[in-house]
Amino acid sequence: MATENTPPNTGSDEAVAAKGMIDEMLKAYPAKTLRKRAKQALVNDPEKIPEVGANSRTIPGIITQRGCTYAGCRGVVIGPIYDILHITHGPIGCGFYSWLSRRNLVRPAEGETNYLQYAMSTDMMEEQIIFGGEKKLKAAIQEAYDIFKPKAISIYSTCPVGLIGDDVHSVAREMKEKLGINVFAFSCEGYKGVSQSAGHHIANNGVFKHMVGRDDTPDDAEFTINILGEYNIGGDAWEIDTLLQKCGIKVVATLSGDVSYDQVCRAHTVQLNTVMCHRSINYMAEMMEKKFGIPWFKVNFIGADSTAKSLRKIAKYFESKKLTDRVEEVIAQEMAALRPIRDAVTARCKGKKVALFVGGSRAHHYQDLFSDIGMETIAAGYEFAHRDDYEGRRVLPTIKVDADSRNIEEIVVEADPTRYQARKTPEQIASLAAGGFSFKDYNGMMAQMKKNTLVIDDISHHEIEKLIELGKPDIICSGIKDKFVIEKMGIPCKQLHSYDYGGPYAVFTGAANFYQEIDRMLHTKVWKFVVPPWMKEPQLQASFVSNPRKKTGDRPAPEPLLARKLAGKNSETE
Ligand code: CFM
Repeated sequence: MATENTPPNTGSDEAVAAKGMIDEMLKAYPAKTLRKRAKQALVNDPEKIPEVGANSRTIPGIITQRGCTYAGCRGVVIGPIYDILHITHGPIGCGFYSWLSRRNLVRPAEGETNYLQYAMSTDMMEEQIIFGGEKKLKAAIQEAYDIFKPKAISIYSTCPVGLIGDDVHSVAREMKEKLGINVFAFSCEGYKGVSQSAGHHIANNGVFKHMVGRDDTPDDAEFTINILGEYNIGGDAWEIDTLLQKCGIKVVATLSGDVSYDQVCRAHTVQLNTVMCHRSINYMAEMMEKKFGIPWFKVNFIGADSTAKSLRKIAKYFESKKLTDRVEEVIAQEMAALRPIRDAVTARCKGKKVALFVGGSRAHHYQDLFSDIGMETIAAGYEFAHRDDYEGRRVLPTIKVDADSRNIEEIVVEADPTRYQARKTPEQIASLAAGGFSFKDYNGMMAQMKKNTLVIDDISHHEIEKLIELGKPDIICSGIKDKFVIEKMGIPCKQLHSYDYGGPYAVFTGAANFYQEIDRMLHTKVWKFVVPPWMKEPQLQASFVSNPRKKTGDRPAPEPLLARKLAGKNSETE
């Protein structure tokens, strides 16, 4: 079956095989679904990168790994700030499921407060859905304030709030005045975008408007930076911080891993913004540059080689011999310590195949860790990233803004009349550029992936099963929603969102953890003993009926299910 966006079957054997795999993966779909999925499942060509149908709506009925807009705002970007009171305005489930499940760890200093162990919610009930929830929200803010006396309170709207029209922003303004602390709200209703990505953008806007720039106290360290888009999952930010400290670089704020309200308020005082997760925070980097004159570039501290590259780029930016020498010294030390582990693991893992389907940045970043140990990425995709994360930022001007994206506010930012201060002169920028240095950069995932590897956006369960069958990866990196489906098929699955119980995996120290863990996962004998249920029992068969009302006579008879019931089979075997 032919699909639209992939190159024709005229290339090498490899190209034909890759295209065949995609066709096989998609052929079970009805025609309309197939057309849409064909734009999201492609054969890669780093020289001639095809366009990916990313950031589009998931087809109803397809089992996606995506989350909601509320999750992206409250859970991902702003939720990790530990001394803000985060109040979810909505039914209790939304608050409960965004409560510490992401493993964004914090270690507040002596005397600092940490509210992250609490799940605060207005616990919206039928009464509020019918008569409005603003009164209950006000009471919740007052109650939370009376008990905790926090510096700031942040309110998050869930789906019903948008549907009934509670004005969370005017409640926030009123309570801000009344309590004399910073209170702000987010219209991050779950349905607002096609995925959690919309929530990132909404959160960036709010953090920028209500927090960044509130405290101008400068940091007197010689080299100051922020790390944007690093959330300290499993302790990654701590490893990055320790390494940078060793080099003599001070991290003023990490947005938003193990970070306090005050640190975010001072984040605009740094000399440089580095961006780890481009997807979740590129908006912030852009806005801070426009308002305060802070340049930014992309870094990656996942993988030993990429960590070394990122450190060297930061050193180059500061144009200091002392810093460059120190960075080289640290890289040499860390690489030497890592080498025996890396070599031993490489000897066992070289040539093994991995597929990664994670979020909006890790499916790319973690390819570097695997290539450190000689493993090959055969397929990768994001859940909710945009075309620029796949194809590189150069496609930004060509991205069509659809109705779903138009839903999200684009804030107009101008240079601050008193506080804008370009960190580099135009001459300095020009001389850096002449040496091949790039700012505001991200080449995306596909430029780095090999030709004829598969790129699959918002992959479905069905497609993952087909990929396992046809591509035979040795390990898959994915999330909790499909981890156990994959493992039941006898393939180890490394959960790359919360890391299960593992991590940190960032920088050289984290890389050692990761290599060893992957080695153990690949070489444990346990996978051989996994016999999936469908190998023992025949599966229930079903087929699509294009228009069942008209063609009742053609509809597949429901006997198999009935027959199974009568035979006393339980649902576990299905
Ligand atoms: Fe950025 Fe993230 Fe990710 Fe992300 Fe996420 Fe996450 Fe992720 Mo889960 S901010 S895009 S919305 S790196 S929670 S820390 S692991 S999907 S790849």
